[in-house]
Amino acid sequence: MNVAQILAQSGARNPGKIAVDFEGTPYTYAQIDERVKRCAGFLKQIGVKKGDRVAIQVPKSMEFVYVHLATLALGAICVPLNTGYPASEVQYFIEDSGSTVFVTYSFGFSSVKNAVGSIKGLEVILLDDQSPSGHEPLCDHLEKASDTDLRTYPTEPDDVAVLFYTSGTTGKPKGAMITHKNLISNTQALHEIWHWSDQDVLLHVLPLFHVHGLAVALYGGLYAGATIVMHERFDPRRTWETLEKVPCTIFMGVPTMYYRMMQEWESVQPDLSKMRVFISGSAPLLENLFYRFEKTTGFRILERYGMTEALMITSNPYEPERRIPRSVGYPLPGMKIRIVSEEGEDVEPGQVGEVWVKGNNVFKGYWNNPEKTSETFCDGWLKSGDLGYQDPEDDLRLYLVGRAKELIITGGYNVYPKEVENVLEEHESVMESAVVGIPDQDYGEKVVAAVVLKGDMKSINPEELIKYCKTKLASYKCPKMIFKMDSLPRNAMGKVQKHVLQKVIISKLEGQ
Ligand code: MLC
Repeated sequence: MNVAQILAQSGARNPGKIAVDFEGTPYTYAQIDERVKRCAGFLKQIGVKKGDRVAIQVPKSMEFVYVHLATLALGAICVPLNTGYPASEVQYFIEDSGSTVFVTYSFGFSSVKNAVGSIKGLEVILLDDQSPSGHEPLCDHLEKASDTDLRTYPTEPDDVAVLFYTSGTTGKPKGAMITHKNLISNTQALHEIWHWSDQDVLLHVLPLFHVHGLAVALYGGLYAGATIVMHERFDPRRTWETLEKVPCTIFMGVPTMYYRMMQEWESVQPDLSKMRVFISGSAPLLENLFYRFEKTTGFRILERYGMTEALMITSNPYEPERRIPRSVGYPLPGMKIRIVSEEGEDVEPGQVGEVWVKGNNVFKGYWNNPEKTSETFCDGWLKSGDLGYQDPEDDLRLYLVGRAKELIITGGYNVYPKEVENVLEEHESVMESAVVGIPDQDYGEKVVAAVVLKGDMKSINPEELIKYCKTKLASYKCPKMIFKMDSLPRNAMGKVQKHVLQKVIISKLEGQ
């Protein structure tokens, strides 16, 4: 069982069909297969074997797709990295995963070279230039024919296919081990419930280095034998224009994208008569956005619920009249949920508790981190950290109402405050800090921080601190605003009261 093999088999049903149109250049299923094959040959030649980790940090491109699928086809493990990660984060991901190959591009490599150049045993491969150890640019290799197909797909269902790094509750990000079985069952379940077919045309505007853009959107389209129109970056106006012009049948986005698309609707007013479904996930879709979108476009957005550690968990039904705002629907085929009290007991239907998840899509644990893995599971159930309830009047339909863990979701990216606080507190002028999320129309929530500065360092301004954070963290994790305070609000036990801090910051902003 190997997900790359299953996707290759789907593509082989109609090899001459356009699988991906990347920024106006079409690639058939056969052309993609050919390049994945060559890429696998190259990786094998440089010594990649089953179980090895191959990190990849390249802009959204066809090369990302080839390297990703080729890595999996050899039974190796892909470690996709956000192109926004600064050098220190990239170094951590490569070292923590024990990657032996790092595929990148010359511009990106120039800024991480010092940090990763000294990692022992790491082979750097550049897409567009000769590698430090003298290999030809990978792009050149992909264009040349090779006689033999070295893809052997030597994997078992529970073998790890991808390590997705997720922000950590206690600081450092952790590598979530996603298996071939997880990816295959997730793809097949979504294929069934969202009525994918080879007649579909997906507009793909998401990043490829996360579950949403990779395992939901890309895999969904390739498995269905559909055509995927790929944009390198999301642009709301262009999205509307493309949906009409191509025309497309299916679109997936995070709520920030739908919000920005609404801002551009008036100027385009596209004909959406070929569209079948708009799907949203990775962050809560606000009720007013759901209704505004419906009123404007006539479509009820289909909201689904997932997380990196469990891929997709629930989805609203495909039938538009059964799509309801605020609800994330019902468990997918192969998935089960429970709603559990703080004491670990099932609550009555209708009562709020933590959502626990079990099933084929649930990950294998955190890479090299048995402690965190065992904290995350209880009797085989994954503790999601999300709070919700099931409606007893509607077949136990799931509603999410909040989070048990401190987590900020900004524009579909997860940020744990601790990771940002650790970075702030490493700064010489900061005595202590607290990071919270505050509501934001565009991002849903945005990251803000309060800092107490050391007595002799009070002159540092917030902009300098934000700039400093950007040297240590991807910019989506960095506070958009930093407030200097004399002290942080604490309870009698000395614990920072984040909800009080949130209120203080919101009222400061309202007063501005
Ligand atoms: C970018 N920035 C963000 C941000 N995205 N800041 C906070 N939150 C975000 N989500 C930063 C940029 O780096 C930049 O910083 C500044 O904010 C302005 O950027 P922008 O022009 O607004 O960003 P843009 O490039 O347009 O990106 C917005 C976006 C993007 C919504 C298109 O964030 C995005 O693609 N989000 C999708 C994330 C996703 O795929 N999540 C899935 C996770 S999987 P500066 O400093 O350079 O100015 C998962 C499981 C599941 O959660 O269920 O799906």
